[in-house]
Amino acid sequence: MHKAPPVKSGIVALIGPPNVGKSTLLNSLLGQKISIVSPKPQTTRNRIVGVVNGPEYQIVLLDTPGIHQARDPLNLEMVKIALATLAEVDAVVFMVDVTMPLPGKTPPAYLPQEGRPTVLVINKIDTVAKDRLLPIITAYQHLYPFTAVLPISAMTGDGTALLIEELCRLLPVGPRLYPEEMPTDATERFIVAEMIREKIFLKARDEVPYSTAVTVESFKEDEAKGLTTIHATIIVEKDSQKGIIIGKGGAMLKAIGQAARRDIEELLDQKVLLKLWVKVEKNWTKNPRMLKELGF
Ligand SMILES: Nc1nc2c(ncn2[C@@H]2O[C@H](COP(=O)(O)OP(=O)(O)OP(=O)(O)O)[C@@H](O)[C@H]2O)c(=O)[nH]1
Ligand SMILES: [Mg+2]
Repeated sequence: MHKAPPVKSGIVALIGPPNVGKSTLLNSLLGQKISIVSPKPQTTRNRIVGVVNGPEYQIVLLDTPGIHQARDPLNLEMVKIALATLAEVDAVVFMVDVTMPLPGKTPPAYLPQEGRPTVLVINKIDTVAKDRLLPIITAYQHLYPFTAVLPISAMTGDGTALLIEELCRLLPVGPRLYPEEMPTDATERFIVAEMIREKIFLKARDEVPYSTAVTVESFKEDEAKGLTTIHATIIVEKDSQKGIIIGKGGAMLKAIGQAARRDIEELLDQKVLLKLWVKVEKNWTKNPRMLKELGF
């Protein structure tokens, strides 16, 4: 009788400094957008599950907030989420990018001390000439005993197949942890709120994206009309920020809504009516009660 080959399956943390391309890699491996991406650091604020399936493997990738020197309560929570992820995984992907300064002599204290496979991924190789890579690879090889060092471009997909191969080698044989048709455990409401937040990261400047949170108030699907109506609130910290988000004659809010609606329609595969409100919650990023209410 034909016997199916054993499946390799396990949980892998995707960690590293902000802005190196962790969420871009998650989306690229999934073939769909689950985790939001922007050119600004500290875009991701939560742990985001992406389940990558192949005929003989299932890699449960955990995208995390970028690890940085945090000061205010929101950022401290974000870093805590990233570090806590390390406790529950079979392997770690530590991501850096070629635009960062070369590492010094001391590896980040949060890299596993022993026993846990840790793969270094050097991202954004599409932005440098090939001959610039070798010194970067060597510097990291001297930094820490990485299980493997893989240069990739999350944007073009260059090198990502090798990363999958390497992770399959490292993961244990075992049953799939998630159904194959389930790319994430994030709710549609969460992803919708994130997509709105992403547009604010892309369109607003200075501190405004960092003072913004989004909550989805209601989500109603009219099957007969093939239309989902979504009401969401954009929370800011100050009246002046509310003015910026709304913009001249409401132009900014309209642009945020239009861009988010396009992404949400693709996610839900349905027409969407998106209604946005802007609300001021004074200093919510520093208020433990508000942070808890917003899921931190
Ligand atoms: N050129 C190039 N740009 C990339 C690549 N991967 C990601 N980027 C860009 O780098 C920026 C940051 O990408 P993200 O995926 O949001 O980075 P992140 O590590 O998740 O960032 P945080 O969530 O803030 O920690 C975005 O502008 C991406 O388009 C790549 O392989 N090549
Ligand atoms: Mg991210």
